Amino acid sequence: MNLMNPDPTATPVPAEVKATVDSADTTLHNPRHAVIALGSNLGNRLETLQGAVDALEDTPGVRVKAVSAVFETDGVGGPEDQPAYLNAVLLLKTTLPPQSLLERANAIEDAFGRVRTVRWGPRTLDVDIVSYEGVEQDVPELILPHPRAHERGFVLAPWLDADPEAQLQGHGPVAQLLAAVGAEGVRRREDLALHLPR
Ligand code: PH2
Ligand code: MG
Ligand code: MG
Repeated sequence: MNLMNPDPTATPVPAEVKATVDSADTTLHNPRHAVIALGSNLGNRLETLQGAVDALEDTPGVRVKAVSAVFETDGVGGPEDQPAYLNAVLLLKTTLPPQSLLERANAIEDAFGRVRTVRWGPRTLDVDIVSYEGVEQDVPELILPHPRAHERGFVLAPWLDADPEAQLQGHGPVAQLLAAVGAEGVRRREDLALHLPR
């Protein structure tokens, strides 16, 4: 079955069932919108981010709909002298529930040699779920929306680039959040770009 074009003859799912995400399900009937933040500040950063885009697009039940511009950003938190990051944001449509998407994100990080040592320290690849349509949750494995997205220019600037109308659940328009945070330490790299793998 093409996950992005569900069988029109399938039994309709009642609205109240559609509105919740059952983490025991491996797929959802109606694709959900999800926002992913990518970051890298070790190794070939651009190549790593592109590898993450490709790996997400290769995931059954995930379609990468849009890729932001690439931003070079000063490290926030963690060691003082960590190298600058490249950050980008992806807009997805996915039939994977949040927990499955998280597992895939973690597997992609691992595939790019991510070693979890210093909190907020340097990393070859960070793949974070920023928001997932219709889901607000606070469980140890995954808080949604991402609890710090609203205050991070390195997430908000690429997100606004990918979707000028974007809203962060519980916080409002991304354009306003970015205006409040400011774009200090966040530089758009016009010379770098990620592409959709098709
Ligand atoms: N990620 C962090 C901590 N600090 N700073 C920048 N500029 N970009 C990041 O992606 C980043 C960070 C933890 O995930
Ligand atoms: Mg992160
Ligand atoms: Mg992370």
